[in-house]
Amino acid sequence: AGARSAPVAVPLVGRDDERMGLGVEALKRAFLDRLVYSQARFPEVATRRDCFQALALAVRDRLLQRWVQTARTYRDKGSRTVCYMSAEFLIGPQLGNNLINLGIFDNARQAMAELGLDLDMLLDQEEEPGLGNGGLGRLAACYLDSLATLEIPAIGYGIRYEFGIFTQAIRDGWQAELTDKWLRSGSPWLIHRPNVAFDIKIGGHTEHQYEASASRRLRVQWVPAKVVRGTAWDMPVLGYGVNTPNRLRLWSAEAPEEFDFAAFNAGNYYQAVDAEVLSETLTKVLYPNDEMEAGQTLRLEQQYFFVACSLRDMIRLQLQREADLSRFHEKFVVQLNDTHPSIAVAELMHLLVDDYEMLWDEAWSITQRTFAYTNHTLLPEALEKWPLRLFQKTLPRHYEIICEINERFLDEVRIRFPGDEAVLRRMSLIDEDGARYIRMAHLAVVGSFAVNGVAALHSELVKSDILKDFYELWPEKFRNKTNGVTPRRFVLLANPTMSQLIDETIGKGWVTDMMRLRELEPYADDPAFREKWRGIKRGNKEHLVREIKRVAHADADPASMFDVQVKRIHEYKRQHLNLLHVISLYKRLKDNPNLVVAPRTVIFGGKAAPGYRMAKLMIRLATAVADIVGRDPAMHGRLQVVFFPNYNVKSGQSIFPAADLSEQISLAGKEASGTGNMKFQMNGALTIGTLDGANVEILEQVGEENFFLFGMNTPEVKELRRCGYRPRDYYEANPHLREVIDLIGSGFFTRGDRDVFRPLVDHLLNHDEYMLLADFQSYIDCQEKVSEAYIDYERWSRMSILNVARSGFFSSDRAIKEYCTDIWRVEPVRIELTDLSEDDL
Ligand code: 475
Repeated sequence: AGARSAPVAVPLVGRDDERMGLGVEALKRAFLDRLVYSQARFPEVATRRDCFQALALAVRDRLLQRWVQTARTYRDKGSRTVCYMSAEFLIGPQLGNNLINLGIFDNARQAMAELGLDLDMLLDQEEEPGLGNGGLGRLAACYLDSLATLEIPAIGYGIRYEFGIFTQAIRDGWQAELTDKWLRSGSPWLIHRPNVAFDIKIGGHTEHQYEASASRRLRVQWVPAKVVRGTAWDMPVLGYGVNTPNRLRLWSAEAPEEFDFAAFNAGNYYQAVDAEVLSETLTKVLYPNDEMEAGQTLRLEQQYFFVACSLRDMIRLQLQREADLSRFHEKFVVQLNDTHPSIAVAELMHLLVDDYEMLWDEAWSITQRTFAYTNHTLLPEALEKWPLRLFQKTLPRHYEIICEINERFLDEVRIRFPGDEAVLRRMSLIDEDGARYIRMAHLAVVGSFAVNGVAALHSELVKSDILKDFYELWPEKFRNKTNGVTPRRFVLLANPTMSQLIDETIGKGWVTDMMRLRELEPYADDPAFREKWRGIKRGNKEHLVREIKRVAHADADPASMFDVQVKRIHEYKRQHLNLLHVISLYKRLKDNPNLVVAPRTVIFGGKAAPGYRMAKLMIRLATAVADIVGRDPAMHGRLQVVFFPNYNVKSGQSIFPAADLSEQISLAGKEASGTGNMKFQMNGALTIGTLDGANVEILEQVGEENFFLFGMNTPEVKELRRCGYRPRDYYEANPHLREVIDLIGSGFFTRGDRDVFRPLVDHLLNHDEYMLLADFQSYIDCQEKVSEAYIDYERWSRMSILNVARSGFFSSDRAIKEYCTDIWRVEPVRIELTDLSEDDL
């Protein structure tokens, strides 16, 4: 190489597209190259799948070019790094999002068109990586997008499940689960790093020995029952309009190929193969239980495995930069996404004390300054606890470490609350009442410097209810970080027509500065703007109508109000309360054909945990009601019900922009935050909701005149429970409610079969844990107000515009900025992109 010209830093904004490989011509060339050199196809015989792969790989090349720069910059600067540890990252399809964040969506569309290909068709080919259950996993993905967009050095650490969340099919009205083989034809976004590998011990026993030296230090040896090798798979996560792709590092399990391992199996080839197969099962499948703990050994092994790999990876990076680990907590901060990775607290102690021979107190000080913990749930049954024997068998050394942490911790509690035996029992890391358990939330709190809830109300309830004792001991640890969602995927990509109107009206800056949407407020009073706004919503509804036809084989009327509830199916979320309203409306329309109400299409979507019988019955009720209402000619143009199968990130992108009404109707005090509520608001849906989770803050932002509020608040719920809630009293006192419930019990929706819904009806009348009957009338009355408002379409449009204008607070950029200043104490690091054409690479 001759004289090298100085590298030219070219920010993504204001660049020369063709020279940067981002122009139409460059993209066409890159696509054709990838078709030939990666897919070994010529255009005439290429399948849709080949074309998708070729475009994805061409885009990936552009990400990797930036990635190399980013990695180099972070290394050179020794930047403090956020490690977001999560058992789930529900990232959704990547191609569209990457095109948006690279700023080349339109160029790519044109490039493909010039090659005779439709970009939407190509986008549709992508298999969604379903590496999460719902809200918690999707939040992690939104946060990666914002971290990169805000140029914060960050790594997401998780698990490369071979099977993601199951694909939901509806068979005879019931949910059926199909395996999700998302890696069937490989993922163009994952890069295998077989050389980034760690051997992780599991099971076995420990051996304690005093050193022969003068200090006679106690040494603990962990002799495992098996060893599993984890290798890294990386996915680049590019920020919007910047050169920062951060790293999502997912661990996959395989058998270690150590010679001694082979020797161990010498002469028994089949046993060796068995070991190989067993190792791989570790990361085979995502547990599909949202908000419920299954308590299976394999799940604990998954959690330990990915945490152990991740911490070893961080330590490796730290030892590349510094001589020892004494400043580990200054270079890394680890956010624990719920308790699923909280075994990291014990694992870091194990590594520092046993492997790096640090003294307990120093190791504990580093550990406590490394971790921060986010709680995502108020449901007692979702709080993770591991049966002590199972835990001890799987992680014998960590059991000892947790006992030691607990003893020292309880000494502190004793000093603070002298003589209070009850508080010791309540706060202990080990639940000793009856069957003994390890309480993972307590481990997380004790091992972290910060603990946060995910909405204002939830964070208060964390302090007053589930972690009350800990709040009294350490009030300074507790924070609120109200959730947010990324406007890149859920507005710009999902709703291009609305985005374009906003661009034309207030300029483009809103995408990274969502508070600027406030500038839309004056346009809420502009009839011409409202008219355009309605036209856009109509277009989005027509698009969803086509999707509904395709996947649910139903015809929906785009003139009707699209009343939508999409989220995991759970009793506390009360999809069956929504159905009680549908049946109520059905009954009233039957009794009075002249009733003036807005025509509605009520759309449900969501998966039930495979072992959650009541949730599956709720799906059956939705499909049964959909069926009967759909067959009734009297309902034509008035009421329709659709169950949209296999709700996931991709279908969400068609659903949110088409919604008129967003159903957020959980029992107050049960939904930690909700994030779907925010995605609906950003797309111009109005909310009908209770004072629960982030609904409280949505109401605060939009004003009560732009929100449909109903139901009890949290103190009222507590009071009713305290007084002894008797659902049957509501049933007996309210004739209309009685009619509705009796209709379900009568077999009307199941061809006369009275048995199908009996468990559901019995449960409502005798237990009704989530108090549907107490909130029923308030909900029905509120839905009437919704109907009146919808008919006044000028008023509705005004409210819709104001909802979008006031949605800026719910951008994940705001949430991440709060985490950065208040918890992580990290700063942005600008990545300058070296222009490769000027370089002699
Ligand atoms: C809350 N999932 C939402 C969202 O903060 C909130 C639990 C156990 C095992 C696997 N998955 C889970 C959750 O707990 C979960 O998704 N929680 C949700 O987190 C983000 O907005 O209110 O229910």
